Amino acid sequence: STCPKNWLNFQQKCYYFGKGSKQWIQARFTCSDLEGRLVSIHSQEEQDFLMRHINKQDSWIGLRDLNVEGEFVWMDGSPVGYSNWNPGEPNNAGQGEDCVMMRGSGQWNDAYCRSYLDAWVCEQLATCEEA
Ligand code: 2F8
Ligand code: CA
Repeated sequence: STCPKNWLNFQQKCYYFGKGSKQWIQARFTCSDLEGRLVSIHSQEEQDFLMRHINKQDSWIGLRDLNVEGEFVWMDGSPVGYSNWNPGEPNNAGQGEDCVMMRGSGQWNDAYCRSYLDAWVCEQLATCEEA
């Protein structure tokens, strides 16, 4: 498979590791501008790949429970199968936490969507090699 410049390939997808202070919604728009979307994670292998590349930065991922509290939905439209929550999460702490981030450790936490994180991860489908 092939990916655009500055994107990394893993299995059938390409990944962009974004840097700089952003809220979840800003990270979402940035991924969209790059013709991708915030990452959806479906396996331990994919999780391990991401962990190897986030440089221990807390990073926004494409998961949220905006519409129904506790019902998390991935940005690719799929329900949650694989998960890697930090123990005790999701806890919808404080003023309500509807957006999910991967901690530098790799474990997931629901967080306030308007928190500014320094990193996020976009994905897009890889294109096939030309024959
Ligand atoms: O202990 C886990 C808890 O830590 C923080 O709250 C004290 C997180 N909040 C923010 O990062 C804003 C919670 O999301 C997290 O559950
Ligand atoms: Ca939380």
